[in-house]
Amino acid sequence: MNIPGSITTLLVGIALTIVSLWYGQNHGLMPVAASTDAPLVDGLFDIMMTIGTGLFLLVQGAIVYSFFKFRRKPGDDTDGPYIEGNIPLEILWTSIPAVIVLGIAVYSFDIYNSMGGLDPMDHSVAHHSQPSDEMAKMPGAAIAGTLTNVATAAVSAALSPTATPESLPVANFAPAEMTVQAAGLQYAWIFTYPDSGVIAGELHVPVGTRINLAISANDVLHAFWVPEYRVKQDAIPGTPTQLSFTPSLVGEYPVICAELCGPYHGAMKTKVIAETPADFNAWIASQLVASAAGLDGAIALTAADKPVDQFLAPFVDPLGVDAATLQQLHSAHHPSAS
Ligand SMILES: [Cu+2]
Repeated sequence: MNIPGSITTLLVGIALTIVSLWYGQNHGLMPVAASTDAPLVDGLFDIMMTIGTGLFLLVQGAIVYSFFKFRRKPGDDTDGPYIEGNIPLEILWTSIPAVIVLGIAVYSFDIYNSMGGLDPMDHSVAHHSQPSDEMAKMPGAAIAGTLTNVATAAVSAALSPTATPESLPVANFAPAEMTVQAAGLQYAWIFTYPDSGVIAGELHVPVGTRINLAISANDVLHAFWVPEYRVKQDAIPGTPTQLSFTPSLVGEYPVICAELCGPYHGAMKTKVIAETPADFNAWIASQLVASAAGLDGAIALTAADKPVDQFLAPFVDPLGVDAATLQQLHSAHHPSAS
């Protein structure tokens, strides 16, 4: 092995490390992280991006360097030197990737597990309120713990906004956990909500609530994917599947079918609408009003024609909310209606 000038090599190595670390944190490739699971996935992605950037620069740098350094001199028609193998070098370039791959395997398995991947309906691990403690209990925690220092900081930062919804009015339909049925069919998703039985083509979710999707497929394979939540699950005819996530940001995000399911697969899109628990309740209430009124054009029903208390009065009792709360919820949802 002939390693060139030690100072130059050291400087190049330091520069390469700094550039890789910077790019790993600043690649800007991910959409907004809108669930509590997203920072976990992003932490893994950032580390892989850091390693990938370092390897890319190292390999491409060596190639470009060799273009110029070992370029054939004019008039030099001799053969190159005959070199056969280099055992220490081969051991080195086998063991370094092996360690990297093993580290990523342990780390990604930890994340998969803490997102509930091994058992999506087991909520004891689903909330990861203290990610570092949970990880410490698991085998391989020493390696993963080192790798996840960066990710853990990001998780703590991202988890703090989810504390706020608890101070909002407690909602009938926004419990700590909620199971929504999600049926995929050519070419739409149909969501059925618990208790209320409301059925909709868009997924409304209260922020800060652990959502369990009970996923089914009516015809062919589909897949439920929300890039902003960093979660994806197949919908398989005859085999129920599950997916858990906790929305952490109010907003609308695309739901994309991620399994080629027919000629209009590309059009199989809807939205997940993450709302405050109060807005979520108001939406459920509005859907109940619409269906109870027996109107076919449920969505087209507008509250504008009637005062809010009249409009929602018949449904105050079944919902167990008093008129004042309802008035308040509705005003918050639709400031213009009151
Ligand atoms: Cu589909």
